[in-house]
Amino acid sequence: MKESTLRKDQQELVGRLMSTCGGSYPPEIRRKFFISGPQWAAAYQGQALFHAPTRTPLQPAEVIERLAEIGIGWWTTHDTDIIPTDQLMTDRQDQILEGIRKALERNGVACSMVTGETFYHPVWAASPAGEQPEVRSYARQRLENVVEIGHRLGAQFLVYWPGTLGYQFQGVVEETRMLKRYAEEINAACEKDLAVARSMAISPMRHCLEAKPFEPQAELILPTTDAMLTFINSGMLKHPEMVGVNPEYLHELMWGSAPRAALARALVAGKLWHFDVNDGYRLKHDVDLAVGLVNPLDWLNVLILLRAHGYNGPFNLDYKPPRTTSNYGVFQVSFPSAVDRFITLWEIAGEAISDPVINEATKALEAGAAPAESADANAIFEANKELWTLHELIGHRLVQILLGLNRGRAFSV
Ligand code: GCO
Ligand code: MN
Ligand code: MN
Repeated sequence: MKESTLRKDQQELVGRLMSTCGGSYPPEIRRKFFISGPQWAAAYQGQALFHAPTRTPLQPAEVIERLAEIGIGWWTTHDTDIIPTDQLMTDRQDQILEGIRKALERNGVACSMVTGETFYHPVWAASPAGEQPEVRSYARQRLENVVEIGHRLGAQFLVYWPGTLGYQFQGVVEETRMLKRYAEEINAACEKDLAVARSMAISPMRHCLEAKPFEPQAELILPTTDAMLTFINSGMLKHPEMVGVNPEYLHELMWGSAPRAALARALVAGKLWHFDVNDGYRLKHDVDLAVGLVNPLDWLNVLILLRAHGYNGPFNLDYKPPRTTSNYGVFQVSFPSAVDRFITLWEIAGEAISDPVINEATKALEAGAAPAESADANAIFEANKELWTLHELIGHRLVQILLGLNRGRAFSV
């Protein structure tokens, strides 16, 4: 069979099986959610240290068009996903941005977030906050330029994953100095934002820090969202009120944390502004799988927490379509299934929040069974012993809801 016929047959097979999978939503429904599609996720070619690319490159205008067709209403990008490093901060940058602005407008897609690449180019080999003043000055210019790009494209959020902020060899870098230098760079971005916002008579953006625990340095200075929160409150930032966090689900899972607890700590600090949604495995590398493909029950609980707290920031689909998915599959299978999985889990979370069984059990647990001021440990235990069985019952009920068993789904055996 000719290669092109074979490919067409295979695409038809994928399309037919995908529509048989069920659980998909029309683009109008998908657009109701603040879900953003990253340029770098769509254009990821499947390459890494140990493997070659499996997909051909994609241009931003095409990604924007495909996301619009699917019903993903927001788009996010790194500076270098759209502008080659040597064309940043030149007239060519302006032309490229103008083209992108038009593509966004044409497709009814908005840019919600721009992020700076401080990990890939060789200039960041010794970190963006190393000893050389020229590296730091260049890093500052890059972050200030990200602010410009953000305003130009109408973004409300900026994200900084510090990338190589860390070291390979102990004792070479003095950690407090590196932190201070990094703070100066974030300060420069905030000041730039305030100046641009003032001159355009618009609001400044929200600057969100993202942590990743194990790469791309052997040791990182800010490896977790908690570290980022401490950094924001360290006294080194001039505008801590402008800086929040962008936790990534998998990055918290990777170091062994409970992502839901990490999110809760950011929520109570009033700093949960942006959220990278994906999935993967505990204590492993950054596989960036699509949301809900590995840990749907944990994801359900994450969304119950966020819904209960009225989180209204973006859900950024920061995952990598796997190497085994083709260019065709990225937009036929990968993105639609990621969006739809998210929406389904979001809706199930709503169901769990209003579930009468969980609500009655929670109320009973909160009422307690012993006199409020009792000083008798044994009596308190005896009074609550039967009540505490409800913990397991709630856990069981959540799984029932996730699997649809509460709605009568059953198997005959
Ligand atoms: C990762 C990182 C990145 C960042 C992005 C934004 O998983 O490798 O999360 O995808 O989110 O670089 O700055
Ligand atoms: Mn991320
Ligand atoms: Mn990741």
